[in-house]
Amino acid sequence: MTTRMVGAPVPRKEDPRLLRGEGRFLDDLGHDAYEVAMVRSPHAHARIRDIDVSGALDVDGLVAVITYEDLPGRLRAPLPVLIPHPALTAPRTQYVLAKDEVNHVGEAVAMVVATDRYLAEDAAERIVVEYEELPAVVGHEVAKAAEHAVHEDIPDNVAATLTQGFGDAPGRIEAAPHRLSFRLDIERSASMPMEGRGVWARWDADDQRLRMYSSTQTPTSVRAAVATLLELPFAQVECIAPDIGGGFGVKIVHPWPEEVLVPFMARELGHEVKFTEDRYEHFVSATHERGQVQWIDVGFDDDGRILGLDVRLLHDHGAYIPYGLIVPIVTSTQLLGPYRITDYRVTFDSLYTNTTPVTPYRGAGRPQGCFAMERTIDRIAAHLGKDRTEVRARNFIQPDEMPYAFDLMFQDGRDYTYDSGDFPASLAKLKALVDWDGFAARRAAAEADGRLRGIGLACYVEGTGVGPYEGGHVLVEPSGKVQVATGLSTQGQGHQTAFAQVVADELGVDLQDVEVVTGDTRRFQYAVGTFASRAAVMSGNAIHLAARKVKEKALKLASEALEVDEEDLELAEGHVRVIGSPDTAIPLPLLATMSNPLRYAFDEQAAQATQFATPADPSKPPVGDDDEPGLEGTDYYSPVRSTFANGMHAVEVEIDPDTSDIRIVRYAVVHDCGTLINPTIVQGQVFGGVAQGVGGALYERMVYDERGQLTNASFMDFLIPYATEVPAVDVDHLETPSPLNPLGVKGAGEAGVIPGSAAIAAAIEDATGVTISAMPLGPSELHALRLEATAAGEEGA
Ligand code: MCN
Repeated sequence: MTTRMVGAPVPRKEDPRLLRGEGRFLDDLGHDAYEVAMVRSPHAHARIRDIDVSGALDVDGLVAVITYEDLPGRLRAPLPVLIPHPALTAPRTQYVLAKDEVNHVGEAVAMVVATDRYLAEDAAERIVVEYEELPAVVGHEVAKAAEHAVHEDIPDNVAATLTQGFGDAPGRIEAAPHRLSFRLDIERSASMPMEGRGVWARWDADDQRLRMYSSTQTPTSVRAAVATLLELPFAQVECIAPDIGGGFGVKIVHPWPEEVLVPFMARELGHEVKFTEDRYEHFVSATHERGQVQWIDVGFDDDGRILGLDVRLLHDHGAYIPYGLIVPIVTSTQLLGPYRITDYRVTFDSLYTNTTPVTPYRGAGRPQGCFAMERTIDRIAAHLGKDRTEVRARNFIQPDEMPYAFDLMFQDGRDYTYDSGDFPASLAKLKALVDWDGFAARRAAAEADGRLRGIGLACYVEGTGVGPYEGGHVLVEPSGKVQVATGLSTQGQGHQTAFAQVVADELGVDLQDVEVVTGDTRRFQYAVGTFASRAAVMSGNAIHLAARKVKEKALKLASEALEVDEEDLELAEGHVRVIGSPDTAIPLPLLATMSNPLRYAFDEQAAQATQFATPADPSKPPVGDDDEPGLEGTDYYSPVRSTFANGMHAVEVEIDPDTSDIRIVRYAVVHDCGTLINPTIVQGQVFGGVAQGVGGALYERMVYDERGQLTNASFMDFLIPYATEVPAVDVDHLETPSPLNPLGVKGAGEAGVIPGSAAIAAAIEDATGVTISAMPLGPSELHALRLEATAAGEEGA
C-alpha cells in the first residue's frame, strides 16, 4: 500500500545539501564579477547641492561611477508604487539614485563599480557630496504635528487616511455599561535575514540576453521590472533566486535600486557586476516595519462581551511608500481576530517621516493588531475581574457561524470572510497544553522561591494565501524523475519537500523521485511571489492541479495501451496499474517515453541509448488531435478570496523582583492551518516565528535620534534573540481544512510571530501587576514601570 505523503512529517529534502555547506547563496556566485559600493546619504533630510566624483577617478581598479545625471530613459523615473490604493492620495517612492534630495539616512546617491568590493569602497569614500541639510521629521508625533514636511508638496506628511468599519461603534460604546480608552505603542523593528539583499547580473552580448540572480522573494516581478526599465523584451531577461539566507518580507520589495542598476551596468560594461549588501546597509537602506501608535475605545457588557470597538492608528511609513498601504490595512482588518465584533470603526493615518521606509515584515501589521485586540480583552477581563480565557470565549465566533463575513475589505481588495476555524476547540487545546488551570500552583512555587511568575495568552486570525494566482508545472521524464516547477521563490520554507509531497500523492511516485524548482524564470515565467504565507495555498494547489492533469494524461495513455477503462486504473508505486490486479501495469517512465514523439530512451538491459521517431504501434500516432506531447501538465490556482488560519499562544514568564529580568519559562502554541502538508515543516515555521515574536516583544527597536540618525544600526546595539533567548515551544495542531482550495490548506509561515508581543506583555503584566502598553519591553523599562506603579500604590506583587 502506498503511504500518503501529504500529512507525513518527512524530513526536508533540501537540508542535507544546505547542512553540507553546498548551498549557493548570492555571494557564492559571480567570482569574476565587478563589485559595487553605494554612496549613501549620511543625512535624514537634505538637498543635494553638488556631487564631485573626481577624487574617485584615480583609484586603481575603478571601473565606473554613476549618479542620477548619468541615468538614461526610464531609469530617471521614480520606482513604482507596487500596490496602489484609492486612499493613497499622495504616494512617493524613491529614485534609483537620489535626484536633488535625500529623505532618509542610507538613501542611494551614487554607485561605484570596481574590480573588487574593497576598491569600490575606497573610491566611494572619495566622492564628495555637498548637502544642504533640511529639518528632519522623525516619529509619529512630529510627523503629525507637521511643523516640517518630508516631501515639500505634502505639507501635512499624510500619505493616506483610511476609515473602514461597520455598525455604529461610537454609539454602541457611548451606550455600553462599561467603557475603556487607552493608547498602545509598538516600536519599529525589521527583518534581519542572515543574508542581506544582493544581485548579480551578466549580459550575454552574443545572445543579447541578460541573466540575473537576485536574493529576492519575487523573481518574476524583478524580471518584469528590469525588462521594463532597461527596455528589453521579457524573453531576453532571466531572473533566478538562488538559495536565499532568509527574506522575512523585506525581499518582496522590488525592484530595489541596486536590482536595476546592477543589470544596467552589466549591460553597459559588458561584464558581470555584483552587489551584496552589508549589515549597516541593511539597517538603513532596506526596509523596516511595525512602528505604530494605536488608540482604543471599547464598550462592553457585564460579561465582557464587546459591544463596540473604535480604533485609531498612526502608522509611520518612513520616507517612501513602495508597498502601498498594506501594513495599516492588514492591522485594521486582522485586529478583529477570532471575535464576533458587531460594531467597529478603524481609522489610520499613514505618515511620512525621514526614516528608512516601511514595508511588510513577517506578520505584516498583524502583530500590532493582535497587540491592540488582545490587550483590550485583557483590560476588559481585569476591569470585570474575570478570567482572561472566559472573556475570550464569550466573544468567540462559533464554528457553526463559519463562513463568517465582516463588512470590510481585506488587503487583496476582496471580502473579509473567515472560511473555517474552531476557536473554542483551539482554546481548549491551549489550556490543556499549558495547563492553564494548574497555573496558580506554579505561581505559588515561584513565589516561594522569590520569583514573580505570570501567564498570558493571545489569539489571532491570519489571512493567508492571498491571490491573485500561482502556477505549477509537472513533468514526468523518461528516467522516472518528476520535475516540478513553480514561479515563486523559497527562502527556507521547505517548499522542495512540501510540494514534492503533494505531487508524490497525486502521481503515486516515490518522494525522492520528485524534484522541485522554485524561483527561476527559465523554468516558470508567471508568478506573484512568496509573502503573506501564500505558497502552500497558492503554489501547493497549482502544483496539485498540474499533477492531476499529468495523472489524467497518464491514465488515458495507459488505458489505450492496456485496453482497460480509465476508471479501472490507478497510479501507485510509480505505475499505472489495474485496480485489484496490480501486476497488470505500465511504469510511468514508459508512459513518459510513449508520450514523447521523438523518444529517447535508455535500455538498461542492452545498456545503450536508443532514439526512435516512430510509435511502438505504428497504427497509433503518439500525439492525437486532442493530445499534447510529453507527460506533463501546467495549471494555475486562483482563489476567490484569502483563507484564514488561526492560532493561540500561551506564555509563562518569571521576573526577578530585584532586577526585573524577564525569563520566558514556558511557551505553548496551538495552530490551525487546515490540512497540514508537512507537520515538521509547519512546526519549524512556528518555532522561527516565535523567535521573531520574542525579539519584537523583548529586544528589538530602531532607535532614531531627532536628526533621523539610526543610533543602533549594528548587531552590537540592535538586539535579536539568540538560541539562548528563544524558549522551547510546545506545539499542538488543530486541522480545520479550508473549503476554498482542493488541498484544504491555510498558510503557516507567519503564524509564530503574530501574538508574541501580546502574549508576553500579558504574562509580564500578570506577573508584576503593572499595566503594559508598549512593546518591546526590556528589564530597564519594566523596572521603571514597576517603580512608578509602586509609587502610585498600584503594584500587587
Ligand atoms: N505548510 C504545510 N502545511 C500547511 C501550510 C504550510 O506543510 N497547511 C508548509 C508549506 O508547504 C511551506 C511552509 O509550511 O513549506 C510555509 O508555508 P506558507 O504558510 O505557505 O508560507 P510561504 O511558504 O508562503 O512562506 C512565506 C512566509 C512568510 S510571509 C515569511 S515573511 C517567512 C516565512 O514564510 N519568511 C521566512 N517563513 C520563513 N522561513 C524562513 N526559513 N525564512 C524566511 O525568510
